Amino acid sequence: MPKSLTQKIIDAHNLQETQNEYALRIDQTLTQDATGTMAYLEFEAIGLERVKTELSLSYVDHNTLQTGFENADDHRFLQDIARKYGIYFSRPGNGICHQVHLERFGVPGKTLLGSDSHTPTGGGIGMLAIGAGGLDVASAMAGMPFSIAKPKVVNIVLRSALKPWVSAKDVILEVLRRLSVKGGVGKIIEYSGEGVKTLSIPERATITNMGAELGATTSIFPSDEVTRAFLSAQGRIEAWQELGPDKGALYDETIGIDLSLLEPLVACPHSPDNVVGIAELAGTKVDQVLIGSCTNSSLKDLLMVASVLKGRKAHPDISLAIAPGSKQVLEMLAGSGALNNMIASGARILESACGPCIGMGQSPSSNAVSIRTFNRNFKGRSGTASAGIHLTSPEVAVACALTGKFSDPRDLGDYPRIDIPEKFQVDDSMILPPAENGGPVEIRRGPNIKPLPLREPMQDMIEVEVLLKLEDNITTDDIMPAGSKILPLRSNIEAISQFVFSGIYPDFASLAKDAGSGCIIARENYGQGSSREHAALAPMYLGVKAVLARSFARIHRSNLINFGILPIIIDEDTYTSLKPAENIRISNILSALRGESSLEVISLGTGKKLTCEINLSQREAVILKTGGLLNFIKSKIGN
Ligand code: MIC
Ligand code: SF4
Repeated sequence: MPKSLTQKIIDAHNLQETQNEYALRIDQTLTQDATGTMAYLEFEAIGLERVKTELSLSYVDHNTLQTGFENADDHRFLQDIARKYGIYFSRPGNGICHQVHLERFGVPGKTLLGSDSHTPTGGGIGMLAIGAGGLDVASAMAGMPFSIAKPKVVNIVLRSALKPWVSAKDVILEVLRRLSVKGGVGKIIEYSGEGVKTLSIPERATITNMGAELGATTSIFPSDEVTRAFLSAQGRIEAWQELGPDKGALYDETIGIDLSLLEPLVACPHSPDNVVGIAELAGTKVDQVLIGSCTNSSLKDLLMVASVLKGRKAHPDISLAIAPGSKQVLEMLAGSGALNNMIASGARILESACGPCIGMGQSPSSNAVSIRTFNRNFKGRSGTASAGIHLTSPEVAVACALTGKFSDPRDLGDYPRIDIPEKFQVDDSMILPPAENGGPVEIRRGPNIKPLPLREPMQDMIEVEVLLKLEDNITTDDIMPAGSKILPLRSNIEAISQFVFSGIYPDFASLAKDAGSGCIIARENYGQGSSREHAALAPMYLGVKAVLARSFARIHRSNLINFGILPIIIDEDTYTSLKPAENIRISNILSALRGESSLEVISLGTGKKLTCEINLSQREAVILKTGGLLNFIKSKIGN
């Protein structure tokens, strides 16, 4: 049977197939510092001497603000760990993990597992690149397969070519507009059609990167002549191979997009799928424009921005800041003179890192209208809860920076000519190789790096208090906020747990502590967004034992299971009947995990029996029963 590209890569890596899952061999892993410290504490706890992957990278890009000793201590810890266990270490300043990985390490046809939800950026060069929680990545580093639910493969057929000033960001915003933030759950999005060859690698990577916002397992493009030219420009031609679907490959769903019909789009507050055409906002005053993030900070994007800014000034009411995606991009901007054009325009140049995308600086003023080329605009993520964050292409962003209001970039005249050099400037001196044979390496741990809290094996019956009742699409930024105050606590679960739900319910931590044993009620797509396992680990630390929701986002659901929290599916009646502060009893858990009977859930106040389901693969059920993935891995590899 003719196969999709997705199926080909899955088949080439499939170690074990069950009715519902594939267990994939993972070739490469990546971590970033905000999820990495936990992932490596977990890897240490597994107890191996060396990673077992073909290639593992540890990037430092999130916590680079360093307002105290915590982040710098984390960086030092990560560097030591990398040296010891056979991991390459990308130093702070070298760039955002996804951008650097694409430039320097990505290989078409390989599998990549990253402890960051935007790992699918690698799909731009034909990798099967998936985001996961840190413990899943630690497990892959230990040589264990990574299991995915058998995905539905969606073929997005791109026809024709984009018109000037319309860009890859508009393609993914259009997909988000059509499918919504939960439209990709359980799916892999594969792009095909004659429009593919009109898109450069950074453009394809913008699209696969923000496929994370669909909730998709990943997104992927074929590897073709454009991929070859990109890898050759990076001095890595040997990594290239041609890859694509078989002729006549069958897909679960097919969607067509005529690129020539797209127009500049904007995702309005507070969700990436709240998409409108630029015309709807034209003229609205803007306060801040930020250009960068792993979605839109490639050399191509920033050369375009620099040529538009050349000889012009940012509007006096606008704070314009630009963060190049990598040191390579920054050096090439500097070398070509483009950086001067940015500086002269009044742009504030930020280091090559995530920065404001994760609320590390540049929080806008109260009630500000902020335009960002990023991928997430969840409420409060910018550090200013009252601000309205709008997501756009760099083309729209730079047009607005000049006029001070929402503006259609097509009014700027001819699209600038962008000359991408045939050879990129390659200098990997910020990537430190591991020590030969692992040692001797002393691991330096700062006082904020605390041991991992563990979960005891699952009990058959629990009584829990309903701590919070929430709506649809609760994000991991809602559950475990980031930003400059909280992010430095990522290596200290006790300290960070005080901030669980702090943006929407400031007393949550004390409420949970008082209850001793609690649960959370939510509607659809609970836990969308980031891969941060802290959104499961910290609630677990506070005594959360179950989440009862209509549906879950993929990565967060796995993180709950990995840390022994029951992800229970409820229907609308159960959702409606459950009230905050009510106590419920969940029983028959162990036999439900064995698939022998169903879960019994009753309200202790009313005695009412509630309709609930626990829908797990056999592997997930064993992990929950054992008290989480760490115990499970240890039992598998006998450490
Ligand atoms: C994000 O964009 O939300 C992050 C910060 O990159 C996260 C990871 C994290 O929370 O550390 C992600 O996307 O997984
Ligand atoms: Fe960093 Fe933002 Fe990309 Fe997350 S989305 S990896 S915070 S740049």
